[in-house]
Amino acid sequence: MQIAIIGLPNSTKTTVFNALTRGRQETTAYSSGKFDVHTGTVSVPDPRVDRLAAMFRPRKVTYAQVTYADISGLDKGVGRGGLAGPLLNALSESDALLHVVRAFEDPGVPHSEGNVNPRRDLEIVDLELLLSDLAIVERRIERLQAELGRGGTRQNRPANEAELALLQRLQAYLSNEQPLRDMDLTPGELKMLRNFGLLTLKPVVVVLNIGDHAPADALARFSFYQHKKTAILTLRGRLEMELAQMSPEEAAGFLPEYGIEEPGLNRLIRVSYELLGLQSFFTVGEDEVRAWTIPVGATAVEAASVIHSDLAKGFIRAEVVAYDDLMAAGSLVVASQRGRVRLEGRDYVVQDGDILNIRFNV
Ligand SMILES: Nc1nc2c(ncn2[C@@H]2O[C@H](COP(=O)(O)OP(=O)(O)OP(=O)(O)O)[C@@H](O)[C@H]2O)c(=O)[nH]1
Ligand SMILES: [Mg+2]
Repeated sequence: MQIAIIGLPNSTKTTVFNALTRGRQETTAYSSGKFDVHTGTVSVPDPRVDRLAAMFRPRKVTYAQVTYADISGLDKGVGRGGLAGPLLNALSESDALLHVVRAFEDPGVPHSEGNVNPRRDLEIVDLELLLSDLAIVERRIERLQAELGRGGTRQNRPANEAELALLQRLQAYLSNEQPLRDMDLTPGELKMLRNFGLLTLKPVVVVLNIGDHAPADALARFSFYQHKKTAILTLRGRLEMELAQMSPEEAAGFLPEYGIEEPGLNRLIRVSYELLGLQSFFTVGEDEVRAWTIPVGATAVEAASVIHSDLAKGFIRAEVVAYDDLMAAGSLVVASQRGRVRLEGRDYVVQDGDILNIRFNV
């Protein structure tokens, strides 16, 4: 899973990136405004993995992974003819957007728009994304219309007409300044749009960096921002970055002092997971205890294919035990004696926290 960190120049993207990845990329008071990408991969903190590791004492423990890409170069005006090149590629490859908005005053940190106004900034970047999508949709509409006008091959005609009708719906939506993630689209329509890399279709987490002196009403002032597949949260950016750069023991000592219940990283990852409709299942053994990421609703054979395509091809059955049942039993043997280890077929819908053992032949 890859999440793109976006925002205006100097909106504190790199600060948030460092907080999330324990990174040490340079943060500066003056933005160059140029396109640049840093990526960092982090383990998804999950206490269930820790408890499974304590039970199985494996040689290796592997958490689920998320990659963050800190992307600079998005600014007012860049979306007009459509975003292009590496900037657009970096954005469209991501599964979700993490939109950083500066919501703190600090005379030492200049603002690209002259003053601090989080609502305006959020809307500036949203508009760029929207215009970029509109350019993509309109280019495709023109091409389809040209092809249909020429008559096309008879075979393609119905598919082209269906696509054109869908794109015209999108165009109307975007022209009305509404992001595509608000539309009701069927799985079939989403599939048709998959290769367009449309940015406003992606789930969004808005992070308001409220700085060191948290204004209590920061979130309340964003109640106007009502969209589907969208979450908003606040973060004390610089503080979280400094905490992330400490050892976990050191940081644990600081959290209560700053009135922070848990590191922003954990909160953000949880929100992103929910937003993307993702969940985890686990594999256990003395070699490795490991968390895997699957969409909510995935079946046993789909889960098997995430581990290895051979497991899906040769799938026979899945041995399944729920996390809570395993913890209550204390061991796999006891869980099995209690009849808690079930045998499930390929269409079993995997539940969050299931421990799976795939039986297969090659
Ligand atoms: N006062 C205060 N300053 C902060 C906070 N978070 C970040 N800053 C400062 O804001 C400035 C910009 O931060 P960056 O993270 O470099 O911003 P950016 O969005 O990555 O900037 P570009 O990549 O250059 O567009 C730096 O001087 C940071 O130290 C905060 O919570 N409080
Ligand atoms: Mg930066």
